[in-house]
Amino acid sequence: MKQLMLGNAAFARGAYEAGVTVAAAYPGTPSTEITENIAKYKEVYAEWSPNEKVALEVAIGASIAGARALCCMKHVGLNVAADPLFTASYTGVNGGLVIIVADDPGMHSSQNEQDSRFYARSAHVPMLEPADSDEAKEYVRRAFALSEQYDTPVIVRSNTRVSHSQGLVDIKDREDVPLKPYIKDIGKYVMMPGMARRRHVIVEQRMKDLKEAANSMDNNTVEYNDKSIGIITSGVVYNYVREALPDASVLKLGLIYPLPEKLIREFAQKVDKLYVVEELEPFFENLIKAMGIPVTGKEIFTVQGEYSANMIAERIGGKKIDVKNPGVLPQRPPVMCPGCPHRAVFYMLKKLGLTATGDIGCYTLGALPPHAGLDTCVCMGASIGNALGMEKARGKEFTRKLVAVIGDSTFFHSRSCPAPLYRYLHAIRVHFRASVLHID
Ligand SMILES: Cc1ncc(C[n+]2csc(CCOP(=O)(O)OP(=O)(O)O)c2C)c(N)n1
Ligand code: SF4
Repeated sequence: MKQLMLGNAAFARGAYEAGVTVAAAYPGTPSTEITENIAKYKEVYAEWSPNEKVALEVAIGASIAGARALCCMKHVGLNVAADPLFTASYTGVNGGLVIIVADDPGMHSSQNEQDSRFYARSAHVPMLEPADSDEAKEYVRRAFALSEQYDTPVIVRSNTRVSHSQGLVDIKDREDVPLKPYIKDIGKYVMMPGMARRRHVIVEQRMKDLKEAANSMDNNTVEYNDKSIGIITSGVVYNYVREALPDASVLKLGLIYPLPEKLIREFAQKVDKLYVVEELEPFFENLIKAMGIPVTGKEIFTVQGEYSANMIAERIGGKKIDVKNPGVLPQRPPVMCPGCPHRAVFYMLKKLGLTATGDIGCYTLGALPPHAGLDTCVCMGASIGNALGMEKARGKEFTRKLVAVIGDSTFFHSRSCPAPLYRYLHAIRVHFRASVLHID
């Protein structure tokens, strides 16, 4: 049966069909709806954890205990979850463990434009990237199979367009995946130096095996057409490439780490001019150049923002799509809702002439006119540390006019307490709503 689905609903469906029973996440656009959707399946325990690190730890625990487990976050969340990720790569899994991470090229709702593919490379774990809703569902299913086959966490990378576009999805039944037996195994799950050294050898062999297998995985597909131009691409950008250059030959990578070196060499030999078209960093490009294969990429493409079919047609020379120019629309930056309690706080901060270190949430808008009552915003939980640093740099006198502003979710995000404690603390959360913490 086919169903029209948001990419994020399709990711959730993929996990459901793969027999997942535990899902943990911390929200963040564009990943949030994955967990909202998986929570609707009664067979799955789903929780918002206080932060991404705890979410991944919960998923790792579930996996070690024998369940298939899912963990979701936005790209910056993977920075927070990096600590457990790098060691989970060594422990491997029992039940399959899949992490979905959603990048945000163009920063529609993020504080930076980081490229999460580098995490797959440095943590030595495989990464898949779907191009649409149907693949979103299917790749999550495959990711669970890969995870158990190669004894590794698997990352599935999304981005704003894949997560927030709708497409037809081929719905299947839920697999019956029995809970695996839990076997105590300190050599595998207690990562102290003696054990970790042995596990590292296994990790390296696993990545070699995956690299070899990548050459024949059907996630990596070659479409030979006119061989004067060959494009290597992945994810949503594949759709733009097909639209701009319908006659070009294309190697579409579905497993985006490790790369299928033999397949890439074969493709490169068969085309006259090879391009890599990838949003954000020259990740494929550098790995392919390191194979000694000449390729054109970021000489003609930017590392900033989102691509489009027309941009690709302009740079490589393809079919431009006639887009009706909507004219110049007035800029409408986001503003706090009318009557938002934050408004009064920032009104006073400005009126009192205070320096206010800020954090991430609706209240970050307090930096903009007319309030203009916020001085910094770095990452979730940074305001308190920033204020302390300012005090240490400038002394007590400066601190008399210094405040740190933080929201409740952001406050707890930095505290790393497990979900049950977080729920227990719910009673006092209300006091942090629109709260201002005076550091003095
Ligand atoms: C590491 C990380 N995870 C998630 C996000 C996405 N995010 C930004 S602010 C926020 C919630 C903020 O809630 P709160 O602090 O309560 O402030 P409010 O917006 O409610 O005022 C989330 C989930 C992020 N920017 N960084
Ligand atoms: S906290 Fe955010 S959502 Fe709530 S009223 Fe203020 S601006 Fe609106």
